Amino acid sequence: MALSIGIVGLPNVGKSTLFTALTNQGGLAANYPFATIEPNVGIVPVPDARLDALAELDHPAKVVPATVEFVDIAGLVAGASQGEGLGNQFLANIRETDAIAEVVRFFGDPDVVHVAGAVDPASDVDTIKTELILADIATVEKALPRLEKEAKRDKVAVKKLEAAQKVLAGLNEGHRARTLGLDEEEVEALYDLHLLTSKPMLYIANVDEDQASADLPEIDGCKPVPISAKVEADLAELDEAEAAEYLEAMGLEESGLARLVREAYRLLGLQSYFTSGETETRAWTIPIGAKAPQAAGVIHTDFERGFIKAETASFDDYVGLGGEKGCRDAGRLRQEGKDYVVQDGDVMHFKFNV
Ligand SMILES: Nc1nc2c(ncn2[C@@H]2O[C@H](COP(=O)(O)OP(=O)(O)OP(=O)(O)O)[C@@H](O)[C@H]2O)c(=O)[nH]1
Ligand SMILES: [Mg+2]
Repeated sequence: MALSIGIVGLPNVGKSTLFTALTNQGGLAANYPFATIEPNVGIVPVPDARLDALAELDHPAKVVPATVEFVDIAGLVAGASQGEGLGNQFLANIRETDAIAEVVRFFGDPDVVHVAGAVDPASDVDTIKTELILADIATVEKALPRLEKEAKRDKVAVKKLEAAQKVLAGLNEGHRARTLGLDEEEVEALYDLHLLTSKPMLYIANVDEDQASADLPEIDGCKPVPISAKVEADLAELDEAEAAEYLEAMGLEESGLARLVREAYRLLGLQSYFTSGETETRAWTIPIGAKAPQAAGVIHTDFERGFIKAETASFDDYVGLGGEKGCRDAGRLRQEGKDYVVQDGDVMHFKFNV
């Protein structure tokens, strides 16, 4: 299951430009607000140099990276929740994403219209925050009559109703659902509502090309990830070697996509482990703290159900000792059981029985 990220922001801030560059496929970028009127969904391979290193050793028939899904929607303007602009109706397209990335305009270019008249990241972030909160208020208010009805005949539904009332009060005071300190039970009770402000959020600062490696100040308590949509668009046109050269010339260590994905993994508490052999070298995404059977379950539920053990090597050992055989000969291939907490970069081979 790919990690999914919904892209939001004011109109004309470069969402579709970035989306197109990241997904390297035909989104619509144009110099006028509301260029995006159809939701765009793109699947992007997660850049991971470790995967290449493994493939170099094992010469598999295919290499399968982890993937991230991006969903690009139309820009939101102040008043979107009251039907202003087109953005609000598209919010439904990002209800089921795992996280929201807000693109904030930092680039100057006077030729590109700014809907609010001037480049002002803090104010833009505030506008979008308000619209997302208003959208959530509408969602909760719409659900309340049903929850009240259900609460009259069902104890579990009472919890849902109380959680909804609590979150509504917080939203009305201008807080995101995520910052209301809801406990696990309340979060669970509200899950069905897919509140936008309950999702983890990251900010993408769409900066001028020369700012792509800038260290930007926090907005709303979060450090924005600087990305130049222009640079990413250029990168999408280049082959691997050219892209590496270009990044170096720009003084960048990696692409904006790589930085963005890493930030999203960190935000969501995710990591990767690998399987590698003749047929396939592949990256799998799991939560930090996942145990071996849960990691196996990402491949197939049978692997989890029938889990016996996992032959495991660290990434460094695997590459340093020349693969599985080398690890086995050096006594570095561990037999891990069902309580093993998988580490980032582990190369694993599951034994199971169903
Ligand atoms: N100079 C400069 N222009 C950019 C950059 N990113 C986007 N643009 C331009 O800004 C305009 C709007 O870009 P889009 O990607 O369509 O913006 P959007 O956020 O998707 O807009 P809506 O879909 O209308 O909400 C286009 O003309 C882009 O070429 C950038 O990093 N630098
Ligand atoms: Mg767009």
